[in-house]
Amino acid sequence: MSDATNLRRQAVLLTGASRGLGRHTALRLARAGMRVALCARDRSALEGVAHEVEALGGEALVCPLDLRDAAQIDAAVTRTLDAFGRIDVLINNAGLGWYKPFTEWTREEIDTVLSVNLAGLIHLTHAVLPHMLERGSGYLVNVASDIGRRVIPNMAAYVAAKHGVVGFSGALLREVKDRGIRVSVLLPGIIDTYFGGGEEGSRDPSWSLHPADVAAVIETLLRQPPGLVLDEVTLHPLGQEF
Ligand code: NJP
Repeated sequence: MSDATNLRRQAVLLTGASRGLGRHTALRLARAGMRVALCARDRSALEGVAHEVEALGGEALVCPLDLRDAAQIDAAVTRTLDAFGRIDVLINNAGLGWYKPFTEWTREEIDTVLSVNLAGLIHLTHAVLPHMLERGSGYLVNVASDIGRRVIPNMAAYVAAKHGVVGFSGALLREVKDRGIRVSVLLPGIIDTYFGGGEEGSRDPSWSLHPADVAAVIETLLRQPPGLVLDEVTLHPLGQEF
């Protein structure tokens, strides 16, 4: 096998960076020497993560972004390119959802889940990809869910969005792989984060993944040699039903 890819000084645009898996991923990749554009809506939380990155000796750009707003998507990409000169890696991690019967979901909640988890991810990818194609290299990591491949009740709109992410990722990989672009889709089970109104640290490790461990898997994807892509990666805590 060839040597692992050196990530030092590579620029990554990361969504959902204000907390949860995104925050752990930012810290992990900063430790690997990557420059990190931190995107989410909560500016002060992003500033907190940026301070943590800087305390590790890393470089962070605070980049507030609501994925439901096309103008903000374009502005985040421009800002990252202005600051770092390139985007080597895009990690589409932001996402949200609720667990309750479908008829109890409001129309606004349905629209939010589809627009943040699926449409926003596709639009951000659409904004970043031309720069990667121009340079002939790039890596897209999309955080879906294990329920992007299976189905459960009480999360129908979320399941629909995550199935969409898995389909989009596979289709796009086959379109761009011959032009130096890799696409991985991650399908995690339950992670101990703020997802669904939870609190990091509140879930039992026997049935939930530690977000730092999932962030380590993301780094592993990026470290593969250029001719190899881990296209679909599913991971579970052993205590979860799956
Ligand atoms: O959740 P959480 P996770 N525009 O709530 C951001 C998937 N997943 O870390 O905008 C832009 O701690 C929000 O930031 P803010 C899940 O579907 C999880 O677990 O400031 N960003 C925050 O940074 C998701 O794709 C589990 O509120 C927006 C982040 O999203 C990924 O893992 C299981 C936004 C959410 O952080 C990371 O989620 C699974 C918007 N409009 C898949 N709205 C699990 N945790 O069990 C929210 O299978 N964000």
